[in-house]
Amino acid sequence: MSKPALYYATLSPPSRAVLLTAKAIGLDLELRPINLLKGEHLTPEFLKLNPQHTIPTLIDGEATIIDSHAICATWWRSTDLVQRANVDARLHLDSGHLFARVRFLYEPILYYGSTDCSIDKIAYIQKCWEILEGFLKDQPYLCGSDLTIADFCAVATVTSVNDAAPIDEFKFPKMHAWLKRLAELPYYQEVNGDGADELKSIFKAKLAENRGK
Ligand SMILES: N[C@@H](CCC(=O)N[C@@H](CS)C(=O)NCC(=O)O)C(=O)O
Repeated sequence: MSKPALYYATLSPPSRAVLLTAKAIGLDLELRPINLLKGEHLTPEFLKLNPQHTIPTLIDGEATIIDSHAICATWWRSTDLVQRANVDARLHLDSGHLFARVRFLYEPILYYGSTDCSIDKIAYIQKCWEILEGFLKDQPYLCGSDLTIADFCAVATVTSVNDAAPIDEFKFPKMHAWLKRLAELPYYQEVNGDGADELKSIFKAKLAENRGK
């Protein structure tokens, strides 16, 4: 049987969440890079696969799956219904709050020449740090004592923006400990750290370019 094929970019946080999950479960993927800055996600061929024109997009046999949270959940789900619901809730937190707010800051600057890196947008992202700190108050991972896909999805997003929206170490010690815990995974730097750092550098460079500096 052929390997599942993943359309992805290392710059893309949800793509990195999928790559972290695949690595954690030892799943081999055929990797098909997509350059968003060159608009490769807007070609007629890609739109046929994914009319939502987003990455990651997974092709597994006859199936096409087009959302990182959905992809991760097809590979790694708890049989405990309450635990599953908790993981789902954190995936929605990533999708609906964390990633949505990062996208609101990043996209206009990366793609449309905006210079709007306002304190409001930053503070709106940092509101999420309070939520995450709360979930980590009495447990090492977002859904308890075990690492889950919720941690992978959230960490890929958080580490993509923690330069523009810093995480105060004194206010958010649990988040810092969680980030350190994830960074200790043997595959972390290669699969998430490098891409997150690159995205943050590109964001800074684009913002300076748009501001005419
Ligand atoms: N909820 C989606 C979001 C995916 C997403 O927005 N990916 C961005 C890259 S990080 C993208 O493909 N943007 C291109 C576009 O929306 O046209 C997921 O988790 O897969």
